Amino acid sequence: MQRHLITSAIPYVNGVKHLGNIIGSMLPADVFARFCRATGAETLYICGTDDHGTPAEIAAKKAGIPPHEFVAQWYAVQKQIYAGYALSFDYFGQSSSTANHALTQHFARALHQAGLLEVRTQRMLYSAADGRFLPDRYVEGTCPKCGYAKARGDQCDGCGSVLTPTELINPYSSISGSRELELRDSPHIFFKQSQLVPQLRAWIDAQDWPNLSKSIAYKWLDEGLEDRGITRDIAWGVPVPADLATALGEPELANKVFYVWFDAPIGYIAMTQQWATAVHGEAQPTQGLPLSPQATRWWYGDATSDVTYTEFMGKDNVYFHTLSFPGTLIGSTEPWKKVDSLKSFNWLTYYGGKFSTSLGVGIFSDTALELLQDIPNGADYWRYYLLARAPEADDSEFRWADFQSVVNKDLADVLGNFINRTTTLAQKYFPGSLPPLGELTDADQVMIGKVNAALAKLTAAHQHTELRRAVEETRALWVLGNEYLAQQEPWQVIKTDPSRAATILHVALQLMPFYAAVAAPLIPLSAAMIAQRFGLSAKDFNPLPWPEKFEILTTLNYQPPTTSGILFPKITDEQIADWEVRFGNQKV
Ligand code: B3M
Ligand code: ZN
Repeated sequence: MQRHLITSAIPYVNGVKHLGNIIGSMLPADVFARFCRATGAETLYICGTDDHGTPAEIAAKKAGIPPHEFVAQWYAVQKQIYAGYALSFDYFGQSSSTANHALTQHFARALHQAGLLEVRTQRMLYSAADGRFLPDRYVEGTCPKCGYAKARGDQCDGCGSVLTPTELINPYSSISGSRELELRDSPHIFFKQSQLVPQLRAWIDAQDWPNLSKSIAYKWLDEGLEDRGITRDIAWGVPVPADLATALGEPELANKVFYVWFDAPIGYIAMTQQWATAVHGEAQPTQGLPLSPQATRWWYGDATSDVTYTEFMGKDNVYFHTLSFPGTLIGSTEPWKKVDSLKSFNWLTYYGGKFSTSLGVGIFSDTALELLQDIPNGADYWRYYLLARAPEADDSEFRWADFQSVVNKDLADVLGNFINRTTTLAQKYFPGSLPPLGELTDADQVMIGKVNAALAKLTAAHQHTELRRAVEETRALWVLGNEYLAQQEPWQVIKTDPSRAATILHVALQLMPFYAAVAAPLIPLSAAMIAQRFGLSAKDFNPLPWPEKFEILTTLNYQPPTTSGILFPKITDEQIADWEVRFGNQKV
């Protein structure tokens, strides 16, 4: 039995994420984690916040609080939102943890020992008024490419170009506004990843990743992998340890921190260490390898031979996960677990335009939940819709009318209708008992055969982390139940052949917990509600084992259904009209 290690790209800590972030990594990872657990595989799903970098430092300064306080606040906010989406992290950690400080410094030392670090002097903008260097967004000015006047040192919001601070025309400090900037030399640590190209290529050649991920990786390799500066002149981050600064012959480096993209992926390992500490009570060792036994089991050495590691992320993160992070792991010369399967996503757009946190375009993850907060399984509406529109092969568009249509048709009219109809008929004709099972007819067997064919396809879709296909096959299973009822017409048969009607309803009732089990990775809240109708407890259900096949059982461990009631209240036209006004219904 394989063990499954699963990570999703860790969201930047500052601010609330929009729906594109949810479908672009965390939600698909959650579906896969839930599927793996249901198959009985030992599974560890790790995520957390990406706490470092200039955006967090600047935002903290604006809020007038120290970065660690700022980060703690937003960590709590994000964690609660993700719980609202029923994301089943085994641990949701922080890249600014002490565990990550120790691991990031460990990797830097290991890369130095392997001869892969080098000090290079960079010409950087320095502000005398601020008494500091101005990296990334600490400087603003006119974009050299499009002339936009408020371009940032790392990127232009006018044309989307990636920039370096020294390219800006008429630069000024974003802290003080001072234009008295000069160029000064600043020593930085470079990771000579260009030396790892042969090893990285050989490793990537051997990987069986989906196309999007692999083609992005090759593109970078083919264009020539450049060495990367892995330090920054800011205060918030993992400090360069003094011993390493000395070993590199540049004690001044000890005043700098590692670049956020150096420590963030190492954060996956560190968050696993946080998990080992929180769940297993293991302290992180302070001597030798900074990894306790439970974390080692997932990440280091021979003990990981039965681990399959799957990563989920947006396509803009693929470079870091196929080259730069594996470069760190390979370059350390230590036996770290590397990714086996890498699932990446295109963009979810808002009516064809960009969801934008800074411009307030689109819908944010917290607001989306609030809109449906009166529906107990409202989060499933979002999960199901986003998964149905997962930007796998291409970008895909969010539209309110589409959201309404998918939810009302698939959840309410297909699954909800089957559940309500079956329950209502069973209660009406056979109150308080399960309708007794008689002999199965050919028609029953045909339906069961179709269900099993669809189940096999669904299982394969989950195994290959194909979200849209998983949604389609799950829906196909629900459709078979409705077709069965429509063809068998138990409400007619009851008049002439009550025992056959009982069999039909019994078979239909057995489909319900089966549907709950197969739908649970996608819509866990609704699946639990279905299971509860049969007296199954949350414990039986968490997780309900993934069915190998659907067969009619003669002894059942569940009760006659006791409640009906609407499982999926529909989204009304009034609601949609209201939301279109509130959030917009066109490309911005
Ligand atoms: N925080 C970027 C993002 O949220 C970055 C991912 C880090 S994964 C190690 O898209
Ligand atoms: Zn520009």
